[in-house]
Amino acid sequence: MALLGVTASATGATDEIENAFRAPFFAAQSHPASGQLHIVEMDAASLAKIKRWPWSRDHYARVVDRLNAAGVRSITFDVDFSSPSEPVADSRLAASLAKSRAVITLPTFGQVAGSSDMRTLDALPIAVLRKHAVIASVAVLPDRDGLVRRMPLGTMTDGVPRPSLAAQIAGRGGTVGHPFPIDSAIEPESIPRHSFVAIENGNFDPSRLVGKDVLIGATAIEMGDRYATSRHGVLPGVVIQAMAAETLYSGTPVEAGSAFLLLAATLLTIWILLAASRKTGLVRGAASLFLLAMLHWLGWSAARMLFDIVPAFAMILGATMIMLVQQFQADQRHRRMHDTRTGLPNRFAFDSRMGDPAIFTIAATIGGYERLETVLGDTKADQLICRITERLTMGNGGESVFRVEDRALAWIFNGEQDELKSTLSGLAALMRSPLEIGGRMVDVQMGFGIGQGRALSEAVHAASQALQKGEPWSYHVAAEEAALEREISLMGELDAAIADNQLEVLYQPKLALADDRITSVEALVRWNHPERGFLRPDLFIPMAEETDRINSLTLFVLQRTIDDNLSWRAKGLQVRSAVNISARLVVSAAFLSAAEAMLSRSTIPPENLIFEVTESAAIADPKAAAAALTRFRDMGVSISMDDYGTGQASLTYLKNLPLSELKIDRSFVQFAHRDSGDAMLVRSTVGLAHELGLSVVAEGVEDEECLEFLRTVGCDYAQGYLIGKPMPAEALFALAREARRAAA
Ligand code: G
Ligand code: G
Ligand code: MN
Repeated sequence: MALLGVTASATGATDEIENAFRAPFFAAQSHPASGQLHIVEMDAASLAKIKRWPWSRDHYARVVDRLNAAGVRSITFDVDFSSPSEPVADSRLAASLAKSRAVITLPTFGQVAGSSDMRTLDALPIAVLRKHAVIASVAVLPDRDGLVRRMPLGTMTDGVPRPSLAAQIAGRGGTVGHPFPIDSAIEPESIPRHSFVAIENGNFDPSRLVGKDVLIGATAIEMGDRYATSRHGVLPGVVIQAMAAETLYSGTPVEAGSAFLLLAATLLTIWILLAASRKTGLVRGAASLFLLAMLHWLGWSAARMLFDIVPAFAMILGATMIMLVQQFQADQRHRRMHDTRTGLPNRFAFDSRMGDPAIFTIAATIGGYERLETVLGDTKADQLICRITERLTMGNGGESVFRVEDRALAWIFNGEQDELKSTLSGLAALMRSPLEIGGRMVDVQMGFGIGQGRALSEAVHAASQALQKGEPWSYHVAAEEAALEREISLMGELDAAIADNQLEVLYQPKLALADDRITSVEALVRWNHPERGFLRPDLFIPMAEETDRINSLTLFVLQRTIDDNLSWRAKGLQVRSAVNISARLVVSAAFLSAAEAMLSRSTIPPENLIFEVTESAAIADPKAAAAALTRFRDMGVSISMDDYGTGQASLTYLKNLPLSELKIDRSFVQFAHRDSGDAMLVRSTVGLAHELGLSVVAEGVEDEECLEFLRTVGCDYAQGYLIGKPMPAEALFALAREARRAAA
């Protein structure tokens, strides 16, 4: 940001703002001139008296004589003497200059040589005059906006370096091309002035001029030579020269740029950004602006250094803004991380400490909290939570306690198992004595639960269980171990279940919409567990996949499907049967050869079989999936893409797979007759699938309206509870025969 400030001020982008700031800065320090410099003005009165213009140089000669007689220190002309006049008058003036004791300075005007020649010419005073005088330049440098704010210390005219009039009067040497700012705090009207004619005629008090510097120039409006200034409006050129000289009496001011104040601002920025609160930050921001203004003022008044303050100000304002945003974000964060009612850190705060070491999480649940809340009222219930938290903190060695639910508090415990027990029994004892809330003794029932590591929900659950069982605390680990145990034993049982015929295959009909017949079915497995009852596939299929039992399970389902299909055929029912093939089985060589063997052993025409493969299987390893599906296809089995729409497969991608059927996932079908987005998806999928030569099955059809919708979009098959739930083979046979009769 500092860099930005420097570049901005260097390129002049902030000039205008800087100038706008300087006007009141100078106004605030307004002061009269020193009195060392007097102006002898060629004013309206003088013009009226000496009628012929240009004036005869006799007049100037007389004024020089008068001023010398009064004992002035120097006489400087802001009058053009670059062309000769009457020789007598010129030599009279030359004689006066020659005998002058006061230093005489005559002006040179830098002039551009011509419209095509940009060199400056030195418009020097004529030779007779300049012999007795010092030459100084009267160039005035208005800014781009036309206002005069600076004056050069010296200028280069026609290759010769010259001091400026002001530098010459004040006796300051100057580097060519180094403008200095004019101190516009000086009140121009306080510079003593004398009318030219008054001096010429001796109508003045000579004692006032002893040792003074005198500047002679035109102030009459008729003479032109006027410039606009930022603070004092339009001033005659001679007055501006006088103010520049006055400025130099008290040292040579320099434009010191922005770097110094920016450096200060950088330090202040850090100070502001480190503020702990919004209020402190704002106070620091304001103090910083004040401090910078003081530095700016001090630089000028003590060292005559005029800094650019705008970049530094901008930096402080920027820093203050950033501080406000930061504070706002910190507030937001605090609000999100804390319970609004008690100010205790909440569940988000607990979660945000994920990286902290945690051996156990302990949760404390308050028994009958809703009742307590009703009896005590909200405010006192909040007080109660705070008092309990204080007690828990006392007994847990100072660990911070989080309010993770209305009724549950939790904290991290990093200690050994036996230490944990003593802490818990200590806490339980501590909680047995009643708490005083608003002059009333409240008994609190509290259960503690322990979770491994950061298992917060488990700890809370265990705490509720402890309350339920009337135990002071309970562990979650035990429950977890038990669940794990059950799962392992279940898998052990699966092998036996296949052998024992505990697995059953149900069939769900697919209705062909063209003729309202049931022409195919989907085989869906069920586990009829002796103790646990009917288990749905989502409970054991994923486990079977993980423990490598999916191959034998699927082969079992396939064999049963083939058998049932053959027995339906024997009874005169021609349907195609679909079997679900898990993603990981699709690419299994063992499954492929086993399935091949099974098919060749059977008399079922392979066209009667469909393998349903989920969309994600094809995505995981497209090449291997395509190769495997081609092998199935070669066996004569049709391939159906299941759960279409839930993965990311596009239809063009599916074009490369040997598919013959697409099953639109039930999440899109179920409300397609009501939801226009779903409807569009179903309609466009049907269209595209048909273009690719695939037939379309809509899954999950539950209402009549949905079925009607599917007919209108030209869907080929409908499957769902409306047509029939998954059912045993005999039930399916009966249903299909009925449908056939109805359609016929
Ligand atoms: O029947 P349904 O209710 O609950 O089936 C749930 C899930 O189990 C469905 O995604 C279905 O594809 C799957 N599923 C059902 N039977 C089998 C099967 O024999 N093998 C495989 N791999 N998945 C099946
Ligand atoms: O993924 P797959 O298509 O194999 O899954 C079929 C699953 O869809 C089975 O769980 C089956 O019970 C379920 N199912 C079939 N028809 C309907 C239906 O109309 N509504 C709902 N909610 N589920 C259905
Ligand atoms: Mn399926």
